[in-house]
Amino acid sequence: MSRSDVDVVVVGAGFAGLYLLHELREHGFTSRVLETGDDVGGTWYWNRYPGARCDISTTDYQFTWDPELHDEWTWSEKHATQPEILRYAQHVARKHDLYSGIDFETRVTGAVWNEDSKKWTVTTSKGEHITCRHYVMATGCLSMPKEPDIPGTDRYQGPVHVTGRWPHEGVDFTGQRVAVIGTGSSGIQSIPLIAEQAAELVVFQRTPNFSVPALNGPRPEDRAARLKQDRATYEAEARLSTSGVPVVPSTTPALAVAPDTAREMMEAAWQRGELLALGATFMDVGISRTANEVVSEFVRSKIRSIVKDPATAELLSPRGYPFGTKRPCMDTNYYETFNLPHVRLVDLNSSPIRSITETGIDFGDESKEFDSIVYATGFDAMTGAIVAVDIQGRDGITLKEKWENGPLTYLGLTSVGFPNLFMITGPGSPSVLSNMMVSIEQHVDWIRDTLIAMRDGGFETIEPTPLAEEGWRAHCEDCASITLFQDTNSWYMGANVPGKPRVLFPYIGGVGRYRRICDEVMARGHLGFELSGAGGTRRNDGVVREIQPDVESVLEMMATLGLPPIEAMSPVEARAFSEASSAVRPPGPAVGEMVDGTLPGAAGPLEYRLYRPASSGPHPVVVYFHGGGWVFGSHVSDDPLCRDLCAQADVAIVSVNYRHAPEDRFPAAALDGYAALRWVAANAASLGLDPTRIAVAGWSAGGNVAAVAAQMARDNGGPELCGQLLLTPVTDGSRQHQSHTDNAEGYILTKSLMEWFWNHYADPADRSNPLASPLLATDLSGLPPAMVVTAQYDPLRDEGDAYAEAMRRAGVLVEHLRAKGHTHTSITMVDMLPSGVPPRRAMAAALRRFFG
Ligand code: NA7
Repeated sequence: MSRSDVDVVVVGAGFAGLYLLHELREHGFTSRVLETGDDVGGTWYWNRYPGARCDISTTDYQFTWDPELHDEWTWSEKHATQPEILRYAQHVARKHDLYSGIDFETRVTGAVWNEDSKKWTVTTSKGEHITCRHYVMATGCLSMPKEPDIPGTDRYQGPVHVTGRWPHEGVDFTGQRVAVIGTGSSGIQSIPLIAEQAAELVVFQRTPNFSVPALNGPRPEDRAARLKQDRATYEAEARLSTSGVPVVPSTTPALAVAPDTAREMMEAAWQRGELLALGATFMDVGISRTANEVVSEFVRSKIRSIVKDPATAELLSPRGYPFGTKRPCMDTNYYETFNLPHVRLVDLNSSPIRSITETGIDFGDESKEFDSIVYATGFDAMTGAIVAVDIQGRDGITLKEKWENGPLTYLGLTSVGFPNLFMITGPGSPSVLSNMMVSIEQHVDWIRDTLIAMRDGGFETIEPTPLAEEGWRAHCEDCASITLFQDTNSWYMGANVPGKPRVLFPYIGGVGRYRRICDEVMARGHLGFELSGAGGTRRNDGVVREIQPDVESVLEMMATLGLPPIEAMSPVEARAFSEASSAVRPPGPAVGEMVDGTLPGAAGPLEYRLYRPASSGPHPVVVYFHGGGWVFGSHVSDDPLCRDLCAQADVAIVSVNYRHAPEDRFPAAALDGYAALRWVAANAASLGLDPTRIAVAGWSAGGNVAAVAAQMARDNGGPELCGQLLLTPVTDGSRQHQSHTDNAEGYILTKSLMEWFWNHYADPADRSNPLASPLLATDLSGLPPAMVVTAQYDPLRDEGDAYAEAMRRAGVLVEHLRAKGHTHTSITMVDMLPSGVPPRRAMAAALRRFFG
């Protein structure tokens, strides 16, 4: 084999590079692995600072691809030390003869794509030029220490140690005056051990971190027993879990349990000594500030109970950012260390470093001499090591230039303009939000299978399409925006490196979801990629995930329940089922007042509920019609949504019941809707509401009733309406629309359920009547301003879209929100699906606009 022309060049001989090398050899690909260090191990080669350990238990942080390793290698502790993990990497490399495939002390200085040869040319620090078909960055997420950004760093004449580049021979701090700058994981792990040696230790803290005790010891028996009993199931669970460690996700919201119970649950999690346990106590720690505060305050109470000096305890207590949105730490005696008389904490917010000097540090109003300075100031995470190499793709664009405003990748594995470039645990993949071993193995497997598929199919190049990449960016953003991560200054967000773009670098949708997506991309013939070779080009364009991640989770959860389809029930059973489902949902926000009453309908009394805001009135009023396919539901069945609209828009809502089918078929609901609207308009003043500002609103069949009521008000002399808010409305029962087929099944409202509703409500002949199908009205002009919200995965999407367009064409002022990734029901799920918040906010804003 020519060493200067290979199938694959791999950069980095950490766990990713090692496993990839093994797989490439197994499957007959020639390769070169280039590594800057003089041994394997990556992160565990460089980070040799005292106390360096893995925060993930040894039952989970180990390779699974070589089953023999489990018998050959016995971890001595629950959380392995850096030397032991390094020995493990060396053992694996020796066992599989991987050393022979690695060029050590070889740094990659550049990589250029050649469009003619369809190959990369990789240049090394040894002056070699290697050509390769595929180029894989296995450079790790935390391998590029952050450039020093403290004034005077180069002035200091004494020894300086950076945690991420620790001397191999170790450092003896005995008797020294030592400064440690930084209190992330590296600082928190090393400070207690440095304190054991130093005569005096000053810790400079910019932001206090949340840290949980490692409670190190033997590996956890429960996990070890499960592993031993059924390794395959254990590993499968890890691969489909949220973080790459099999943890049963909580289904308990933090505020759903009494404070004492919550505390007991958190105490139990604390005592587990596992990084992920505390945050997993409640289901909503990552998405709800109030839930998060329960956990945050628990940790602060622990700090207060450990640290004797209250002022120091307070300085060590994180405030102002949610637990988990900066990487939580695990420690052994970290907080206890601050009880030692020779250890001092300096808060850089009140005493900033003015300058490092020749002999020490000037901070606040002090100048202090030190014998050593330790920088535990972190990394240029996720992208630092990738863009450090000058990677030039097609048209001479470098990856650094392309990523100037944030990394753009497809699946965190590939990037448009950079054919045949792969990244292992790159930005846009779960990476640092996961057990790295699980994520590394998944990426290596995916890359290996892709290379095999390309070889088998005669393809030379693979590159994602712009549509797929943009779709992935949007999906990552959708996932990020339902969490609390984006408001925190963390290295996850690039906030620790001046000038770095502010985006959530890792994918936060979870390891299991991510794996399923990658598998789906592969199973659908590399969806979102263009593959080319001598035999031609195959462009399989598309977006792999558009559904909102929380909506998808609900659908998955519902699928596991195996519920009978509603259309298999009688109307009476369906009503009971609907009521039972409503009883278990969150109530929605508080409003000023709720009053129940009755009003005269078209053929008898109708119940209503008035929701009044807490502010002083008289308020404008929205007459609201509930969903339920004209068959079930009531004036209170959309309670959470009504409260949400009332509270957010600061308007009164009168939610009105109407007669239901099949007992009362078309046009009963329509006539009741209009009668109720007229009654509310006539009686608004006596209800303390503003009679001059009235709108209608409705969801689903209620959207149909609202749209029809607006047309009837126009045609029958009022009342004059300020607006109509139609959420995923039924507008046309006369014919099929494409979305009826596209979204026929799998999104709660199915095509067959919709047919069941129509069959109960209206004869086929009646469905062309505009009072049943408002889209079919011959004239839509003169209607009040409208907001129409349609959902991408709703069978009714196209008829809602058509109604919005038709009104617009008729000169009606229409705001049309196409809710990406939502279903017919998801936007109404108040306090359950964070992704529903933005569309509901837009709906509330529309109501406010209607009323000026
Ligand atoms: P981290 O977690 O980025 O921690 C770095 C620490 O250094 C953190 O406390 C920073 O404060 C602090 N820092 C950074 N720059 C400065 C300056 N200029 N002045 C003062 N303090 C500074 O890195 P680690 O190496 O500890 O851990 C990295 C990951 O490795 C860890 O999360 C695990 O995944 C393993 P800040 O919070 O930015 O205010």
